[in-house]
Amino acid sequence: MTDELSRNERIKEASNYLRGTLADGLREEITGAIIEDDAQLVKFHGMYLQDDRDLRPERTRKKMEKAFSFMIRVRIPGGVLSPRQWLALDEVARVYGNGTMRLTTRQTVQLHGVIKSNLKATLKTIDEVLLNSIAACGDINRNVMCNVLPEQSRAHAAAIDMARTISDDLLPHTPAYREIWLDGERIAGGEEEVVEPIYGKTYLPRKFKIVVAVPPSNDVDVFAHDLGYIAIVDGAGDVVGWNVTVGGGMGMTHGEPDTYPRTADIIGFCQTTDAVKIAEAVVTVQRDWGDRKNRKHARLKYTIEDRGLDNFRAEVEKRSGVKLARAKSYTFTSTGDRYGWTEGADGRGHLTLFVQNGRVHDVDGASQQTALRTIAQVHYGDFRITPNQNLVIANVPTSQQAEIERIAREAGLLAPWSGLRRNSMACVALPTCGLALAESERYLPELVDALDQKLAAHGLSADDIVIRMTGCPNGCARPYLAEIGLVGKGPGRYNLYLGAAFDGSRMNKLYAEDLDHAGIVAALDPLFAAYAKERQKGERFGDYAIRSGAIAASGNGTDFHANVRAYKPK
Ligand code: SRM
Ligand code: SF4
Repeated sequence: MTDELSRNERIKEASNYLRGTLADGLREEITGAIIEDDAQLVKFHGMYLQDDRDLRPERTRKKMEKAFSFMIRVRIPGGVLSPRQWLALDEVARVYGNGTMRLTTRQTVQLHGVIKSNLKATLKTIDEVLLNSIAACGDINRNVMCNVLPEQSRAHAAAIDMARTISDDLLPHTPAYREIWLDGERIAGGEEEVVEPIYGKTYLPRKFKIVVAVPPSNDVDVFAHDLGYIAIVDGAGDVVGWNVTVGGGMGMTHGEPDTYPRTADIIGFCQTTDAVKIAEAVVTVQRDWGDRKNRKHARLKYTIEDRGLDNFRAEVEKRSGVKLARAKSYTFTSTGDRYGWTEGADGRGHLTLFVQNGRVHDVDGASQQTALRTIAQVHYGDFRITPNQNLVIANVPTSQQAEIERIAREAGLLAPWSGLRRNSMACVALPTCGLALAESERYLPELVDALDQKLAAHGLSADDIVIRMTGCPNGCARPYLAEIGLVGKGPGRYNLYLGAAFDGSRMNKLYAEDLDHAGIVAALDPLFAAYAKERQKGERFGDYAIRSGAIAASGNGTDFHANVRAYKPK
């Protein structure tokens, strides 16, 4: 343990409110990269410096610089886009990016492969349709997620309203983004003129994530985030207030038991009019109490464990001036999406499409990107990115439903997927993610093929079972909340986690370590067989894994690494 502030704290402090030397670095033509300090700062502007890891060996051999490019993450509160905005993102992906769009687990769109000289043009184009990437990454509040349930329209309206209000309230005030990317005028006087009332000069100790859920759907995985609001809905379908959750997070590091994923605690109930005050108080307590020395211990979940939940709640109440009431009852039933058509209260239809791992592209036999572009050209409603990397074509009038369904069906966006595949999610991982230890997005579909064969043999093809994979333990696809969680350990090797609840309320636990493809299939097949034979009526796979004794149940995460029984592959 060191007494020194982490390097990132010094970078933020010296950055003059997130400017650093980014403007100069962009003009530097000798390299496709930017200097390391600026690479940390550019995250606050919604961008990551990456390189194509597939090309590393060849470029090293040829003594060339890495194939640098940037990933841009767009800020889209609640995941709602107009057709015009969709078309603009589709266009910049093809003109400036690697040609694909990536729907993320937090309802945004990522563009990969944008080279340095194209960054400004990309951001200017999306600015024209009122989109930006401010604070989509970095030590700050990020995209606020919101339940995608258009058919329950009054509750959904309240939820999206909350998500947008909180998102706007917690935006950074620095004009650095406008100055650097949109050629906005530099404010005379610089630093002194900029006021960040919530964040101050050094922003937050670490990333911060907020979600809004509307039961019975827990599609946002409310317990995985720093701060959450669960809508309490009355019999007439109106929101009467919100249960407040704090201290969720997924990231951990292999072999470091001091790091662990944690499910959030519910600290009470608040009225809609108090929700922003609560958000500001939670954020500022974390700003002041969070660990700025050790970034692996800097998320709110550790602040709460260190300071105690009651102490934390009391400080939030003091700063907000809001006394939280006792939490109200609610029921979640699932974390997944409902595919196909649902009808809204006003008779308009909402079509949920399955986009495998969120990757929107045209590949042999399925021109999904072209199909979605065609839909955007004729559609007057909106597009909603789900927290499960899928897409809803929302608010479609009856007259257009057949045409839109036909386009989606022909592109394979409505195929009759198995219960496992429609509940599958993989993080990006290779080749763009610098932290990946193993494949994820490029491998999970193949693994699901193999597991589907086994499930079919046991008569389980139609059963909903949640499977999520990540290429490293950071948890970007929330694998610790999946009934089957697979987390990359090294090339082609994964740790297998079992026993999470289908509704997202309980995490899984380590079942087997360091498995290859054959090992994963061999470990799961006997469990599928036993589940098919022994399950009780309505019993979910994750619950069965615990009842059958295959795995112990996890608590909130402080026990995540405890009671692990080592399964040994035969
Ligand atoms: Fe994530 C870092 C991708 C959701 C926990 N995440 C990364 C980076 C930026 C790698 C990096 O730092 O260099 C990945 C970029 C890969 C690429 O090439 O695109 C990355 N994270 C993603 C996305 C795109 C996964 C996806 O396949 O959809 C998701 C983008 C969300 C968005 O639109 O804002 C994404 N990341 C998440 C989630 C899920 C969530 O929030 O619901 C988590 C777990 C929840 C949490 O935060 O605890 C998550 N990402 C992390 C972490 C671990 C944080 C921690 O507390 O330890 C890192 C690494 C870090 O921060 O040091 C990380
Ligand atoms: Fe990269 Fe790891 Fe996140 Fe996957 S989980 S995108 S490998 S940081």
